[in-house]
Amino acid sequence: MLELHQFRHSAFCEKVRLVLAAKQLAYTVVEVTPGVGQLELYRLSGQRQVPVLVDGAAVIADSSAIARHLEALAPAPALLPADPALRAQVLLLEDWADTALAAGARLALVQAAAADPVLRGGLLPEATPAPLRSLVGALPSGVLSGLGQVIDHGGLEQLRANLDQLCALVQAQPYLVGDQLSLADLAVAAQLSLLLFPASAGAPLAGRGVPGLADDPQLEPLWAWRDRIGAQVGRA
Ligand SMILES: N[C@@H](CCC(=O)N[C@@H](CS)C(=O)NCC(=O)O)C(=O)O
Repeated sequence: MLELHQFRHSAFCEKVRLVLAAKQLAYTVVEVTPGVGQLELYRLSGQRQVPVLVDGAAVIADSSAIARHLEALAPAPALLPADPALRAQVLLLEDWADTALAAGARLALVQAAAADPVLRGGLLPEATPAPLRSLVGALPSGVLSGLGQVIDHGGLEQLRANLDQLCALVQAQPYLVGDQLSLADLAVAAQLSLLLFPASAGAPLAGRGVPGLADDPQLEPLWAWRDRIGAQVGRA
């Protein structure tokens, strides 16, 4: 049985859940407690980040390494095209989603959460101890917004420009690369879930997102595409 060690609202964990869903693989979830749970994770995997997948004797960290493992374990449906040029495009987009898009989305979310206590509390990993959870909800909004501004070197503007490009792309074609679902779609869709939480995020996050992006009618086709990709693999 596959076992996924995760934070529920981590986009990298969502990427792995989308891959597992696409391949219709059954798995169990272990919610990692921030701090103490990450020490256990370190003992298990030699590093402290989620996601980690345990498959029998194999312990795999990093969403991209996990996606490769699952591709070998369950080759159908193929999420990496056999054609070398298409495959290269998928891997480049996966890396872009995991780095630049992830950084931009995280920045936008931190700023939005600074102004929104519900978002802030809801975002904490499921296993967060109650005292820490109430502390984070109670932090004055100025503390976090100051932080967001210091680390934003044009990141939000670039994020917006990139979302506009993605939106144009998904209006022109159903999938980001070629004419089939690939790991590129899943990696991008997973990061978008930080900007507008999908139904699978559950209350209170589902349907909430970053003001100015999640509620911008111009980006509506992008959110609809993200939901369609989720629905296609059976994750609403
Ligand atoms: N490159 C990794 C990134 C994973 C990652 O950034 N995980 C975050 C959660 S979204 C984490 O575990 N943060 C806790 C920490 O760094 O202590 C992947 O693709 O899996």
